[in-house]
Amino acid sequence: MNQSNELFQRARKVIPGGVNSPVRAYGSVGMTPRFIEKADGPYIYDADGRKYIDYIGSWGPMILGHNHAEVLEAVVRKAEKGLSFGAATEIEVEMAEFICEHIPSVEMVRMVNSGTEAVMSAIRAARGYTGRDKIVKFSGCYHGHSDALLVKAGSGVMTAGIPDSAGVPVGCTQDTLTAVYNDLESVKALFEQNPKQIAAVIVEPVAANMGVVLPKEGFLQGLRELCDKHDAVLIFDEVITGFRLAFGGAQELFDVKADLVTYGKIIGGGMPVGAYGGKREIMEMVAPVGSVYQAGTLSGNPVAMAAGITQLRKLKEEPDIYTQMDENAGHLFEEMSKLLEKYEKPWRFNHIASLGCMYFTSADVTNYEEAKAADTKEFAMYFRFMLDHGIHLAPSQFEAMFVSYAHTEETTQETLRVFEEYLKQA
Ligand code: KE4
Repeated sequence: MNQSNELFQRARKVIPGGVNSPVRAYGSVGMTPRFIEKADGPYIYDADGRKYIDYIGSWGPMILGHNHAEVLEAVVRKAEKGLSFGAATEIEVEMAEFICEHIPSVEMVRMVNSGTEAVMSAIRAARGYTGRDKIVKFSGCYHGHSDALLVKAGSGVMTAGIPDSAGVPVGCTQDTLTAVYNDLESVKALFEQNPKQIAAVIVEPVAANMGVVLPKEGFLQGLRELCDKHDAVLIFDEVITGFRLAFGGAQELFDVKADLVTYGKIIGGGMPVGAYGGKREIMEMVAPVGSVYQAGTLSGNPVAMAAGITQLRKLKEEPDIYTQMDENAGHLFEEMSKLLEKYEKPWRFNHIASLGCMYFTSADVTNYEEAKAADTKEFAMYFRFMLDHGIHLAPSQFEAMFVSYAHTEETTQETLRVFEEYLKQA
């Protein structure tokens, strides 16, 4: 592993922590990060030529697998016509029409360049639309790194948001209230204590940034009803779940319509893309037609659109992709759970569709407090063992395993073989 070592030494001299996004530094598992040279299908190859079965998939975008021929071809063809114009293009219209046609809650959509930007913009649109300042998020949910969303979990329901990062003025978080995931009472209390002041509730409909935590029966519908009752905007942050849990994402799977939805990852096919969209009356608040300002040099970039729309069209035209992917993922996750029982490990395994997470805790995980009880040192040993044996997992207990359409019964069997080897020595 000398190439990754050398590259990491070089990187740390010129990039903070040697990475362009913190989780890639393997900080919580105490290892030198693998530098990846190439990828194909379910596999990635590091700078030392080692091959891994990949369960990060660029944190979600690579749902068809890496280096998908049709996506790559679309990118090359579009790039040959020019990389970026800073002007309107037909493919942006095609992307917007596609999303509006296939996502019932979306009447208008704006493309941006990341999930962070999508969420930041959706929050601003909701505030502009309602004329209210406060927002509600949930402990353990991550919505990108915009100031208002980098808040510590408020200790009490009245606690105004306390910045969870240096450099974020308290003024940016004081209007961010924090509720408990899967606890509708905590949301009701916030509405009662902040009457007519809450612009929006934003939620990951399946939380995938505290590991994977599923919404309890009625939770999402309950949020819908509370937002209706209090004239607040319900925002589903589907940056991870969008076009993954089903083609229509969590809105389809749980049959709950959000007022605004944010996307990223899959809609870019691996290129930098985010989007926010929803009710026309809210989206028409956005410049240049409305008074909510938002802009971006590379928003709707034609090459990125080509990657994204090619991937989305394939997902739409071949619904068996979800059937096969979810069956394969379900088989993997169920067999891993059975191995935990076989080796009498009390650990918990949460999973849904092609998302899963094993928690090193013996209690159910239904919210952030319960997720935080997991033994992160045990996780680090698990991660290291799996990586050393060719399985590339997210380097944190509080991330998800992403299974793609390119994963097969063969990759499942190999993963289970390595997992059993780990359990034998754990
Ligand atoms: P980006 O700005 O990273 O494109 O998206 C932010 C974001 C927004 N909403 C949700 C639900 C998200 O999961 C994310 C980003 N996800 C992380 C993975 N947990 C990205 C990985 C990273 O930060 O490097």
